[in-house]
Amino acid sequence: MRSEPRVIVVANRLPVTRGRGEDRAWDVSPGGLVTALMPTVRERRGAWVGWPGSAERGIRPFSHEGVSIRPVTLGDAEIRDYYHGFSNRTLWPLYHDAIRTPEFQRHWWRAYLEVNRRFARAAANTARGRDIVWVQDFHLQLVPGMLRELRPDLRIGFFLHIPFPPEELFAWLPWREEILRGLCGADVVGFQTAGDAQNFSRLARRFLDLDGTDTELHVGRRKVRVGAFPISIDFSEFDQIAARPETLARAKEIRKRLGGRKVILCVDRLDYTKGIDLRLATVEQMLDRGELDPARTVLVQVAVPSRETVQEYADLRTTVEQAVGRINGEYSQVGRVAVHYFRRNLSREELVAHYRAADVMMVTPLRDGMNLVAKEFCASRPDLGGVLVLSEFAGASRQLRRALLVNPRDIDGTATTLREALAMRRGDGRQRMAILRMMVRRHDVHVWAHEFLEALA
Ligand code: ADQ
Repeated sequence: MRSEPRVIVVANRLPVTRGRGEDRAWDVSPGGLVTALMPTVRERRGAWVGWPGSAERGIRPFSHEGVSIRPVTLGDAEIRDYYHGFSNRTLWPLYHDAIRTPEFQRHWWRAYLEVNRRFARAAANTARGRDIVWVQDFHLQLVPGMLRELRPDLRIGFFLHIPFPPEELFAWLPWREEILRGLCGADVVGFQTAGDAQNFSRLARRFLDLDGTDTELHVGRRKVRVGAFPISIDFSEFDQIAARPETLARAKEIRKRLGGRKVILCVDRLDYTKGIDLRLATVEQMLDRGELDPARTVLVQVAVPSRETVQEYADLRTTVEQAVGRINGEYSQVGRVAVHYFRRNLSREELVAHYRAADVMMVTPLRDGMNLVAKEFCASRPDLGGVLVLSEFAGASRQLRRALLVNPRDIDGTATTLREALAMRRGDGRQRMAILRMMVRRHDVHVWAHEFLEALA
C-alpha cells in the first residue's frame, strides 16, 4: 500500500521562532495556522518553507518535532519592499475595501516578484515526487504559478486568509494579470467565503480570458477548482481551557476588579481594518447621550501591537489612544474607569479568562477575511453565557448567523444593537450561544485543513 503524500506548507513565516534564552532555541510560534497545520505536516512527515522573521542569514534547514524546516532568507531591503511595502501597504489595504489608500510602487513589486521566486525555488527543491504543496496567503500569490513551471508534477494548493476584492477594486492593481496568473498555477484556490471565491473566478475569466464557472476555471488543459474553505479554530482547546477551575476563578476576579459592572469586551490586532476607532466613537456617543451608564457598564479593549513601522498603523494607535483618553477624561471616576485599554498580547489562558468574563463581545471589523476572535469567544463559553455582536463585514458572519449582526459604519444602528445585547434575556442568549458553539465545534480548524487537503488530493 502506498503511504499518503507528504504535505509541504509554504508560508511567509516559519512555524517556529527563535527563543530569547541563551541558546536561542527554536520554539513553535503561537497562532491558529500553526496549530492547525503542524499536526498534519508532522503526521505526513512533511516540511514547512518560510521566512524566520528577521534578516538573520545562513540559517541551515533543520528538523523540529518531526517537521522539516526550510528557512527562506530575506535581506533588509526585501523586508522593507516585499513585506512592509507591497504586502502591507499595497495588497493589505487594496484587499480590505481600500479602507486606507493602497500605494503602488514599482520597486515594491519587483521585490515581491523576486521574493516569490525564491519561495517557489525553495518549495521546488524541498518537494519530492508525489508531495502536496500548500501555499498560504497574500504574500505569496505568485508562488503557485512559478512553482508549476519548475515542477509541473506536483499538486499545488493555495489559500487566501484575507478577503479577495471585487472587480472595481482589484482592477486598480497595475500587476493584476500577473497575480491572477500566479494564483491559477494552483490546482485548488481556496478563499474564506463564497463571495471571495466568486470575485476571483470572475476576475480570472475577465482578465485572463479563461473559460469556466464560479467554481472551476479551465487553464490550458488543467482544471482549477475554486471554492470557499472558511478557516476556524481548535474548538476543544478553547473549550477545555474555559472549563478549568483556574480560568473560572480568574474570570470572576476580572469581573470583580471591574466593579461588578456589565463587561463589553473587544480583542483585536491594532489594525485599521478592525473598526476599533468607530467602535469607540459608538460607545462615546452612547455615553454622551446617556444611553450607557459608566456606573453599570465598562468597556475593555485589548489590542495587540501590529505593523508599527507603517505610518497608517502609528496614526491609528494615536487616534485610538486619544479616544480612550477623551472618554475616560469625561466619564471615569477614582476607582471606576469607563474604558480599560490594554495594548499587549495576552497568554492563551488570560485571553480565555477575559472571554469568559464578558457579557457582550464586540467584533466589528470594517472588513475581515474571517475573524477568529469571534469563533474563539464562542468556544470559550461552555456556560452558554455572553452575547456576540458581529460585523456583517467579517467572513465569520456567513457562518455565525445567530450573532447580533451590525454594520459598524452605522453608529446609531450599532448602538441600538449593543443596547439590545446588554439587555438580552438569559434564555435567548443561551439559545443563541448554543447554536453558535455547535457551528464552531462542527467546523473546527482540523475539519478546515482536512477538507482543503481532500479537495487537493
Ligand atoms: P488577523 O487579522 O490577525 O488574521 P484574527 O482572525 O482575528 O485576525 O486573528 C487574530 C488572532 O490573534 C486570534 O487568534 C486572537 O486570539 C489573537 N489575538 C488578538 N488579540 C490578542 C491579544 N491581545 N492577546 C493575545 N492574542 C490576541 C488573518 C485575517 C483574518 C483571518 C485569519 C486566519 O485577517 O480575517 O481570520 O488571518 O485566516
